Amino acid sequence: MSTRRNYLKILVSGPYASGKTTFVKTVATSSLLTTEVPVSTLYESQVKQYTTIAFDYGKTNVDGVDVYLFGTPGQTRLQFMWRVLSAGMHGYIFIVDGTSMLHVLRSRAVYEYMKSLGDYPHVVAVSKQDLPNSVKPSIVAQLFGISPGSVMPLVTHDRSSALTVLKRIVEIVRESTDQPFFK
Ligand SMILES: Nc1nc2c(ncn2[C@@H]2O[C@H](COP(=O)(O)OP(=O)(O)O)[C@@H](O)[C@H]2O)c(=O)[nH]1
Ligand SMILES: [Mg+2]
Repeated sequence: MSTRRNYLKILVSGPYASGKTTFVKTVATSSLLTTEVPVSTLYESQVKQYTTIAFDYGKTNVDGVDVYLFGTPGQTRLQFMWRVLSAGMHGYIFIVDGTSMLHVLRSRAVYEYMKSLGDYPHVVAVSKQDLPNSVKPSIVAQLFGISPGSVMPLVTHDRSSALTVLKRIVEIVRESTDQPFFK
């Protein structure tokens, strides 16, 4: 059986309204499928109008490698989908909502849940860096107890910012295996 891989499956996860759908939309170049419906609760409707119910899907290419992106649904009641979507993934991007310290602190339990799915290569991206008083990546690294090198800033709708994060996870996955999945 060949161990060669010429594609990567990357999960885009994180808490509600952190920017997962926006990330997939920003970097995907084709085959974008966004499964969004109006939100179901009052709390959620105060944050945004539409939410992901199954997953977001997008395809792009990074340095000659096809990358399939799967964005998880953010609502807690749909978290069982994360395990389903994580099957066969090579790594993941965990998006932390950098709006405020409260948002970051809420993300921590979600990050712990994500890590409980397995020890996969990943990068943490702190979104909403364009907002005044957003929480900086170094603070998130401290609060999460992880190395500052694995936490990156993100302005999700900025293509160059989002691509920098995507390229980094591809690099990390590449470093984590000696399998020659790049042709
Ligand atoms: N200003 C700003 N808004 C963002 C950023 N990332 C996401 N948003 C907004 O945050 C809201 C939630 O984003 P969405 O992608 O739906 O989050 P999801 O629940 O994680 O899929 C939307 O209104 C986005 O436009 C960012 O980096 N900066
Ligand atoms: Mg979404």
